[in-house]
Amino acid sequence: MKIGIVLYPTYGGSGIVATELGKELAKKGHEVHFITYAQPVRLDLYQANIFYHEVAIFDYPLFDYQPYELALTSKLVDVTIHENLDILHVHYAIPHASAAYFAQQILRSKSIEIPFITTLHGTDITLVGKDPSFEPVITFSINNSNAVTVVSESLKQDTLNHFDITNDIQVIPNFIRHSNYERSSDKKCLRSEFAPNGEATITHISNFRKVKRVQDVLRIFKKISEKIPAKLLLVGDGPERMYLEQLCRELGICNDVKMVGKIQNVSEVLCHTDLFLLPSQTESFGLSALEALASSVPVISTNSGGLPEVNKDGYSGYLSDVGDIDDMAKKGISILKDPATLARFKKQAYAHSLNFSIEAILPQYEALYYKLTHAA
Ligand code: GMT
Repeated sequence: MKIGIVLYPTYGGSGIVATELGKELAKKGHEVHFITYAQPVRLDLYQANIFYHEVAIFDYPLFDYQPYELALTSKLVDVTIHENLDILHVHYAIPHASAAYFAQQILRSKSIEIPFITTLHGTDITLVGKDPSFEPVITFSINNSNAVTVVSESLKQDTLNHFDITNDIQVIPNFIRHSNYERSSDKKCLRSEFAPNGEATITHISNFRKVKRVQDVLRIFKKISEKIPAKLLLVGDGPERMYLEQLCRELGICNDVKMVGKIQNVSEVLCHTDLFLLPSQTESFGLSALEALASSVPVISTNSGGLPEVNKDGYSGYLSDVGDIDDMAKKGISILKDPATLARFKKQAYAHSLNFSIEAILPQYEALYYKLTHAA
């Protein structure tokens, strides 16, 4: 099939899922066309059946705000016609779903029919979508998508609670290709450089937005490191970084905290991580937690949103209430306190991640593509 994938190309879960999905579809022989405004961060596969179409923005002084949605719509029309696409799959509702709907209408006026799938990822519903300035467009484009998928049961419930939905919503969880996270001698794994004296290594990965509660990560780490020698690696970057640097100084832990920036291949960090912290206010899924589990790293997370679907309490790690720093630190210490417990949790973390293997999830997307393209 010829599949157009619309996504945010930046360092964020929805773009990563969309890119990895496209790469996997291409490996299976589909022709995949990524359509967005910049090269997606994880689009590192050089293959004949992968294409990238950049949405160029026309910079005209009259526009205080560039009309990206219109440029995207025109690009979708253009690519669909000239590449003869069978289906469009848009990730993140705003503005991708409404652009796809508009493109579909334009194409229909030219007697070209193309179905589109909208995959909701979380913040498009729980944070941004609920805003009254977007709500009518979101509701309309969800209800007028040819299919709607969400990445967790929790996000399905949130979508039904926040919007007046008349369309079916199918849950297709996020996925992982395990071989990308397996340790091997040819992969870089710099444990001794980050923890030269055998300290436990603790990692957090995110876009450092408020919703991630990265300040909690520092506070949990301080409590853990008072009992167990440890190092903290913060991967990513974002608006909270300045406050984190300040808090790190206030807590007196900067010597043990390293901010490593936006690393593209997170498996290089996860390969030597002992514990992963994700104390988010909410997460529709928590892809970074799944990346940790697939790297045999137990996870301490909050119990909000879709996190309990990804992290199994007492097995792949532990769940705590949002903001309960003491509880998260206590549970972290209980995992790290002796090598046997840590080894057991590492094994269980990996075992649990197998529920989200690419082999189990990809056929669900393919089945949906076939259903829509073969519908009368
Ligand atoms: O977490 C973010 O701020 C990024 C956001 C995105 O849209 O890229 O992530 C959302 O989608 C991911 C992929 O499906 C999920 O794993 C994240 O849990 C979700 N983020 C939130 O719900 C806060």
